[in-house]
Parts: sequence; C-alpha cells; structure tokens
Amino acid sequence: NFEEPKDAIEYRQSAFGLISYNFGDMAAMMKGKKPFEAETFAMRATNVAALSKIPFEGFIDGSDKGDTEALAKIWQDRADFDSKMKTFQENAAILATVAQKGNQAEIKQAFMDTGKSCKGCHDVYKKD
Ligand code: ASC
Repeated sequence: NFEEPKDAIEYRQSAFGLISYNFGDMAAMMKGKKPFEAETFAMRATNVAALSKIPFEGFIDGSDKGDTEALAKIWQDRADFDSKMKTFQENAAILATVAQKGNQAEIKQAFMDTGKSCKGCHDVYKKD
C-alpha cells in the first residue's frame, strides 16, 4: 500500500499520463490529423483499456491534498465518482474490443463514448 498520499497521487498521475498519450494518438487518427493505422490504433486501445484500471487505486483518503488537480468533491460524492470511473473502464474495454474487429463505425462510436467518460469525470472532479 501507499506510504503517504503523495505516493498515491504520483501513482494515479503516472497512469493518467500514459492514458493521455495513448488516447491522444487515437484522437489524432480519429480527427484525421494523421493516417488511421489499424494495428497501432488497436494497440493504443488495448493500452488504454489496461491503464484505465490503474488510477482508481490511487484515490485514497487524504489524497485531495498535495500536488494534484483532483477536487475534494471526489471524496464527498464517492459513489458517483466510482461509478464514473467504472463507466470509463467499461467504455475503454469496448473500444479495445471493437478496435480489434476493425469496423470503422463501431470504432468511432466507442472512441467517442470513451472520450465522453474522460471528459464527464474531468468536468466535475478535476481542477481546470
Ligand atoms: C484527451 C485528454 C482528455 C480527453 C478528453 C476527451 O486526449 O487528455 O482528457 O482526451 O478531452 O474528451
């Protein structure tokens, strides 16, 4: 377990950084800023699905204080936060699955659903 809140904050931020890199590259492909490369996209989607399970553990009690953009509201509305995090994990898993299959319409939909669950949480629980 984490020795102190700082360790939990660094743990979850590390995962979010990796998620952002992988999701950002998929976004570039989805927006046509770079060519769609099915294999790379599927690899990134698989990465995000695995990484989506990491941050949750880092939101320990007391880790709203420190070098973090996480708002104290997370710990006040814990059940809602947990359910939003779970939705993100589910959407990321769906994205990884459809990315393997290669149907563009399904990929686009699953990508947008996943992006919405990133933003849905950030809008409420992250400092801007
Ligand atoms: C990203 C990123 C987010 C999400 C979000 C999707 O690339 O860093 O937080 O996408 O903007 O709506």
